[in-house]
Amino acid sequence: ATTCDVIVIGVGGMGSAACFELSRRGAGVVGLEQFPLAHSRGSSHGRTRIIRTAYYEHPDYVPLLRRAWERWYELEQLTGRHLLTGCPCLMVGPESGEVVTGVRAAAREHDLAVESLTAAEVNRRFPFRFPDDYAGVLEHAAGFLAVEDCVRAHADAARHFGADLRAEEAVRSWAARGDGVEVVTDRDTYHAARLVVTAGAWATQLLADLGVPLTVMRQVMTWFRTDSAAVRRDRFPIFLADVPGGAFYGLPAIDADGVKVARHYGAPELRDPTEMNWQTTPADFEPVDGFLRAYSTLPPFEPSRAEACLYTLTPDRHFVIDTHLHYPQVSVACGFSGHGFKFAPVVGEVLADLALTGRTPHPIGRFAARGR
Ligand code: PYC
Repeated sequence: ATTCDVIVIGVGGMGSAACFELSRRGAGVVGLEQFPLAHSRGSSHGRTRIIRTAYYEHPDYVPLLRRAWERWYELEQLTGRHLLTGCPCLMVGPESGEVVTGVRAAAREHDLAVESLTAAEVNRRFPFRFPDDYAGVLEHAAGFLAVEDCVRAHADAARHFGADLRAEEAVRSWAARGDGVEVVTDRDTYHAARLVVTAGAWATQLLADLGVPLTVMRQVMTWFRTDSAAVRRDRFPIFLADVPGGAFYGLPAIDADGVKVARHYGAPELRDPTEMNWQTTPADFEPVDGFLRAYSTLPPFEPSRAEACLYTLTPDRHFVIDTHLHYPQVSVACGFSGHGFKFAPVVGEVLADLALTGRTPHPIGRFAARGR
């Protein structure tokens, strides 16, 4: 058996950040990951993730986002890697729809700089053709994260501070033992004073008594290639579009595969990740192809790449970050509902606070497991 201060189950986006933050504070950490580090069988792969601040999902996210920006830049400095690239984010949809009203509410409440555009202005500045009754809100201080490099950076930084990260070691079970925990994997048994569960979609299996029902959604990230310079990042924004066929998001071309565009939600909900089909087929390009044909003015483009990814959903699409309902020595972060990655460093901080002190100064009331 192995003994340490804190065990972290799941060393993906959130778990790698938690391992870093805990080990930096001097805790003896074992991080357990069933796949290789920075793998593509979860929710933290596909080259890029959006980071923005005027958060249509709820203004309560904004203080955490401000902290996350700081911590991403600090991680760049610490590791000497370029992780975050600035790029404006265009949020567009019906004037009274969830996205446009939500961005405006967050910007108003937190005094964030956003530029309001009519549909005609959006369509003049960017290669789109949104209807006249749509509105755009452009946040210039947005960007995208190099998602796999971010996981590697947090993992390397954690190891630098002494964390023992064990990849390709699957957790079979965990249990509270007195005021500590025991974790059994396919290789060893571990004992620790504290447990952090950042298992992504596997929270559906590892956190049966979470208090919030979780489901899983298969989402396919697709890339489309065109010869046009209109998709380069000096011309093309990150976008989030609220259209009748669902929400779609995209990022400019940063390599030969072209623009990345995907649907946000809109697929069937699955019980757990064992129901996931990781293969992609030509049919996976269809929703995005339809969106681009309806709403973009891009010159001829062709599908170039597709990669499946998991969302872990809560009913209200807000995160769960809390101590376990029954075991205060266990902290959990899950249900990131397809919009969590950008928060990873601040989630790592919160989890380290909860594990080491039982409380956090960060405003996480909205993410409580209790009362949901
Ligand atoms: O977190 O910004 C985000 C996002 C948009 C679409 C999917 N995730």
